[in-house]
Amino acid sequence: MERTLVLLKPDCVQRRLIGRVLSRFEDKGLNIVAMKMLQVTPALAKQHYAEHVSKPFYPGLEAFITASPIVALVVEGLEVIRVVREMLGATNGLKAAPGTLRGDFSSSRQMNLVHASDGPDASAREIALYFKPEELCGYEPSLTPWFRAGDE
Ligand code: FUP
Repeated sequence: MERTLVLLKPDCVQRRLIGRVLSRFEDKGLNIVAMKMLQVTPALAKQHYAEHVSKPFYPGLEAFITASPIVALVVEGLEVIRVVREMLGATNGLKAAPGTLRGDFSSSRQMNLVHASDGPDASAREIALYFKPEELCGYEPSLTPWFRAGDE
């Protein structure tokens, strides 16, 4: 079982898409084990996007991600890091395949609605940036036997 950090970015919140995006994860059978709304500060943005801070597009990215509240969540499931990245689609909404979240809802490289960790190291680092250990609420959903076979 894996966990991944998902952020519903300011464009997702402002466009009233929180519910529809959360439904995609719930419909897939993934488990939301933590969730909160928060305002990203410039300091948090620099930590989150540490690998991009020196890039030319970073000032615009920081202005965007700090412009309005976001919703942060931790999603749990089998192979969830890869599964959620594939549900998001390519970074640029203009290139993301139809059927993916960005393919269906975004026409932008910057305003691409949702962030998700891109690997196990990023996932551990990013979950710790947004959540204290006691804020993670692991539980066994009673519907699990109707989402996958016992040996999967
Ligand atoms: P992703 O892993 O899909 O979130 O994408 P990246 O780590 O490559 O980029 C992080 C964020 O920077 C993306 F959400 C989009 C944004 N970005 C820009 O705004 N301009 C660029 O030229 C490249 C990325």
